Amino acid sequence: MIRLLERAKNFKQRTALVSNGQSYSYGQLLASAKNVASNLLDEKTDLNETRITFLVPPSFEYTAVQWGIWAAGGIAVPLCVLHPLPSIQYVLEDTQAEIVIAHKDYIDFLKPLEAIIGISVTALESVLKENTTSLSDIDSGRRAMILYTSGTTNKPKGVVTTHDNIEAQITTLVDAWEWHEEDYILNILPLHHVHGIINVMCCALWSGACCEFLPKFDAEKVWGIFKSGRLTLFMAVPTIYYKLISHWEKADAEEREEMSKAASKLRLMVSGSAALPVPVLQKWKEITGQTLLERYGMTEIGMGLSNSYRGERRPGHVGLLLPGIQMRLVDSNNNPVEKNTPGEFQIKGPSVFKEYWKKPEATQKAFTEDGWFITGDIGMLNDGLYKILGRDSVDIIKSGGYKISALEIEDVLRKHELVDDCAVVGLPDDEWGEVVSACIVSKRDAVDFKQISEWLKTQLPAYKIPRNYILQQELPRNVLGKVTKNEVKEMWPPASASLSTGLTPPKGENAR
Ligand code: MLC
Ligand code: AMP
Repeated sequence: MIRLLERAKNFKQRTALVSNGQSYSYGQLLASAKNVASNLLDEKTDLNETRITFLVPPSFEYTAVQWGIWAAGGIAVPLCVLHPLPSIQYVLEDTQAEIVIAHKDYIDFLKPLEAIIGISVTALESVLKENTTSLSDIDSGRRAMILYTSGTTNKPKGVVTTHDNIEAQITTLVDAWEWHEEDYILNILPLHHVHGIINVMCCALWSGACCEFLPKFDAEKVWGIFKSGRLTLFMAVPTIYYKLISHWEKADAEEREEMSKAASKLRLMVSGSAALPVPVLQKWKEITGQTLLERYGMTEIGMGLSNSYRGERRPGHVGLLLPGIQMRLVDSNNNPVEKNTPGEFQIKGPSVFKEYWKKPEATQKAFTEDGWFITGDIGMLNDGLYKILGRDSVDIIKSGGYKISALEIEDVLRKHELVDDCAVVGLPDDEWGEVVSACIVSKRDAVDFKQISEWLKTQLPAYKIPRNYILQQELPRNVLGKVTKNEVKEMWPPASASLSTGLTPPKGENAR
């Protein structure tokens, strides 16, 4: 039984979602989800884990589609509204999706795929139209969702979670952060990743609370919504807090006071998906009085660690284990490390994903023989609270909270006629955490990086496009011939940004 949907019956009259300026009750959400399920089933009794992909911006309709797929026994695969066609095609092919549901704004965009991979595009309106079939009971151990995440392989992998996994991911946060039905949260995050889907939207709906969608982040609009006084909670990636601070800094004294006062009223503000720089935490506290609660998570595990809701929130730390999570720290030989020494985080618990979709080898490699999930994150217990120290791979970049594989970008770059070889790295950046940067090797004396970037935009989403380029005759390599990425990183001068001076200046001579 899908308890998230079952629970919604208790809140039928309450407002579940605010979308495009309209409020929708839990009763309306359940009715729309039932229509979607009935239309998808079309005489069948169970979708039996058919992959249903959908390209719908954050909205009431997005949630109705997600719940409809679940109620009909399908696997929900949300697509990213920022992705160019090749990235979407990859997900459709990798999941062997039978259906792609599209919001009207994306129908023409997706149409070419009908000829390329023979999938027909289903209009969102057609799955929302009224229709009632009696629905079967869906076992909670079944697969529910596939989210794509980048890793140390060149192509993103589909992370499969069951209804039980999702429920565990939700309930641990509902308990730890004391969600209740009077809560009201704003979602400004994309809905193809756990942060927006689970931590914001699903936690609100589990609790009988209200989730308002702002489909595209806009600092001015977010401050405006803070000022309305309707929010009790806010959750975002560090880049968003940085951008909100920059906006506050540009306002005049009177406006600043109003903004600060409004933000101070929320009961909780959370940061995650990337390391929260201590200066951002401090500045946010200075301007709003709020101590951001930093937590640590991952698509494969949901949330694992969190600073305390009622107790200590220590800058630069990610707190302690959330209820239901088990963690051990190991050395490079997989042996548990001594207390208070650095090690790799390995996680067990009911929120941990089932498998990478159709990748048994990758799934096997992701777990130890005794079932611990290998996160690749290095950290330590420091004076009673966990601290993240880094990752075991230089090929994983976190930019704006998005996880990006350097290898994926290199693979695409090498297809460009001007590129003979390349190395992609993440350079530290106050605003973005890291910025994607590419060292290009080319036989030519000069290379038009703008041309490369424009072409890359047809292949990859904007957040994966390098912001800095540098041209070299060859890549630095070690004695084994492996590119030494730390040397590549040193090819650019260090960044010199600070919050009080606003946004980060471009780096290196070849910055765009
Ligand atoms: C965009 N831009 C970037 C960039 N992304 N520049 C450098 N690095 C990046 N990563 C540029 C654009 O090209 C554009 O430039 C300008 O910034 C504005 O672009 P935008 O798309 O309008 O940006 P914006 O909407 O402001 O996006 C910023 C953001 C977004 C922070 C809202 O990155 C975002 O939604 N991040 C959240 C990702 C997320 O949900 N991660 C969770 C993963 S789950 P120009 O020159 O064209 O103006 C996970 C587990 C866990 O991690 O623990 O939660
Ligand atoms: P994703 O695969 O997009 O879910 O990203 C998960 C990764 O984000 C983790 O493996 C961490 O490397 C990183 N991450 C999440 N939260 C934090 C945090 N609070 N501090 C540092 N890194 C974080």
